[in-house]
Amino acid sequence: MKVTLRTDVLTNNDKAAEFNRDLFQKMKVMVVNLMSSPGAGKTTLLEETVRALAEKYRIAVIEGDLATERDANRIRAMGAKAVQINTHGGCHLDARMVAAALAELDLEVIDLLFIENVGNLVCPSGYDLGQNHKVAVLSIPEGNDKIPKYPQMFMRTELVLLNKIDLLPFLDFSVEEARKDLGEINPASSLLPLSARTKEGLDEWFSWIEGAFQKCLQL
Ligand SMILES: Nc1nc2c(ncn2[C@@H]2O[C@H](COP(=O)(O)OP(=O)(O)OP(=O)(O)O)[C@@H](O)[C@H]2O)c(=O)[nH]1
Ligand SMILES: [Mg+2]
Repeated sequence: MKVTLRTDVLTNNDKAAEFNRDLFQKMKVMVVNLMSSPGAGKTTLLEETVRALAEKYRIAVIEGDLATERDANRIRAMGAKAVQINTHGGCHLDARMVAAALAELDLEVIDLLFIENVGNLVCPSGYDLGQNHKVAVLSIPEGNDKIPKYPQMFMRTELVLLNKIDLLPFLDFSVEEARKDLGEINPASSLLPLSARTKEGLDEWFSWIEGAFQKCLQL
């Protein structure tokens, strides 16, 4: 299906987000906007997600970075379709960029679309991309203070993937403290500790995806 963009979609983020959301719903594509600091492990998690789920779901990824095609190439190397957006200095993706990238994807043959936002704990949280779900990744080396210090990100996400738990023996991060801080800022959100490196906890992430996909089919 060819995506044609109207003028208002190109000039207004909320209009563009609405356009994307309608399209995703019509095409029964479940879309996750994945956000985190640089290096928290978004692409590694997506590589492992493609590795584990590619036989069950048709997966595509939109990658957002200031520069390079590196993350899209990592996803392509796993066998999934990936479109790279370069923001050339911009600190977040917006719905217009996503709408333009959709022209390179055939949504008719996609079940799950992951949008890896630009690595940044501030700007990405303020922009609706038309996604079904906003998910944050926080990693153990970033420290316990990130949830209270960057509340907007964690207020607006429904799931926090706490990545790199394989490093817990070497760093003074408290999972319980993170859970308590998240509960205070956003009681509706869940914290899921995992490691994209050792694969511990990944099955729970995959179950969450399965549930979200089933919910999306019922919309
Ligand atoms: N120890 C450990 N390292 C990890 C884990 N997940 C990712 N890494 C490493 O963390 C580094 C950054 O991972 P990426 O997946 O590139 O992080 P990202 O969030 O996509 O980074 P940007 O796209 O730059 O924002 C890489 O060296 C990964 O190998 C993990 O669970 N444990
Ligand atoms: Mg990345």
